[in-house]
Amino acid sequence: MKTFFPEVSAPIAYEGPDSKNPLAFKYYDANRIVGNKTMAEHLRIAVAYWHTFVGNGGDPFGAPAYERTWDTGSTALERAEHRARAAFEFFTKLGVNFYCFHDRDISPEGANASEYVKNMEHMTGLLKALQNDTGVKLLWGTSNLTANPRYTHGAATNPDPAVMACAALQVKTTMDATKELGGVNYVFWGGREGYETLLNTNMQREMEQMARFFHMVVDYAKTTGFTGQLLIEPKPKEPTKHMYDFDAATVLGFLRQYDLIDHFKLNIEANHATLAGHTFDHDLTIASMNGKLGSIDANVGDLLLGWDTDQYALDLETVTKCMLIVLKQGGLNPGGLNFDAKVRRGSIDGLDLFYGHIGSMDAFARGLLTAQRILDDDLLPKFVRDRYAGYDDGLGKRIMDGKESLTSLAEWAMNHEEPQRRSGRQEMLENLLQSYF
Ligand code: XUL
Ligand code: CO
Repeated sequence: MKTFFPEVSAPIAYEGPDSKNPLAFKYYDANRIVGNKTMAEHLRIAVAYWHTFVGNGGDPFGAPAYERTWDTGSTALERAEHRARAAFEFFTKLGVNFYCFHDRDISPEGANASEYVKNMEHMTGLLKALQNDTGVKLLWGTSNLTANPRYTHGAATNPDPAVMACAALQVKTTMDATKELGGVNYVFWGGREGYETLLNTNMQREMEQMARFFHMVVDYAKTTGFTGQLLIEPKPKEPTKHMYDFDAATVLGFLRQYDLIDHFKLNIEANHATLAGHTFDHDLTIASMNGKLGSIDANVGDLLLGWDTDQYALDLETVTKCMLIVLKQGGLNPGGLNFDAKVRRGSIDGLDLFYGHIGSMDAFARGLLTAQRILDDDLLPKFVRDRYAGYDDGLGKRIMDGKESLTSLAEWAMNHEEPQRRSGRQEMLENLLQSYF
């Protein structure tokens, strides 16, 4: 049988931190127990089909830059089949258990709606066979509601209901495929759900349309027995100037306003959080403290570039802070870490796809180990607990139990000295965090 990655002859092995073998894991050791589960169970790493097998290195200034061994075949469907076989060879050689896709990544759009559905059914059959052969599972599916020009002014938020109908066809078809493949989540990223100018936009109508669409999705999932977790992925800009799913807090407000909060969780992407002017751990925390951190798109942006560069996350501090939040909430399952990341335009070889994933899998493995040590030591968490201890009993507890009023508190202040000021100890805590790396 044809191999698409002949440079990698055996599955990537764990060789430990001293290894200099670029095709080995230094920290990611799938079966190593950390706390109460294996590393693989904690991290639930998924490969993103779009960046890894569809991405061609093209950018706004230049033509496609990669020549992929799987990009062969006389029809679009044949090319999609080769791509699928290459994908499963990659998953197996890399040793990951999950993958994620958009409908358009796995299957050609076709000349019309019925061709689209037929192609999707055909490719779902092939993916199912490949999953059965390899044991690799689907973390989530999603529909690409951005690429086709019909979505220029939105999918569900489009002023034309006929466009919403096309989006419904895609979501229904992709959700059917996700269910058939045993996918455990389904993601919505509203890439075109936003606007450029209020001169032509009724924002209220568009948000109401989006909410109605999501209610139809919830109803459909119920009737067809799709039990996967529904997820919304916030992003503040690019492609649209004003996006309705700006950040975690905005999406939570939307879900509450439109009575959708019980049906959705969030898929938080690092680079989207930073584009919103937040840190990754800020948006993760907003989601997690609301019981809504469902899954993560693991990547990172470039501090010097103001767009969504989707790079492999390597920075130890960032990934450790991420894994602290994940551990504290008891894991991500059924979500996981989808590596929504791509190699740079200049990294033209299939081998570069391995290096990208290996490096970031190692980083998250280190982040996991470091986060576990931080929790075991309990120095950082204890500092924060102690900082709020005033609310655990006495005056603070009475306030939170609703036993004090503005009047009674004012009286308390009249009868007591000025509160003692306390240092936030930021530098000491930053040093303590560094000591774990
Ligand atoms: C876009 C992005 C998407 C979603 C899935 O920035 O992150 O790839 O993850 O549609
Ligand atoms: Co993403």
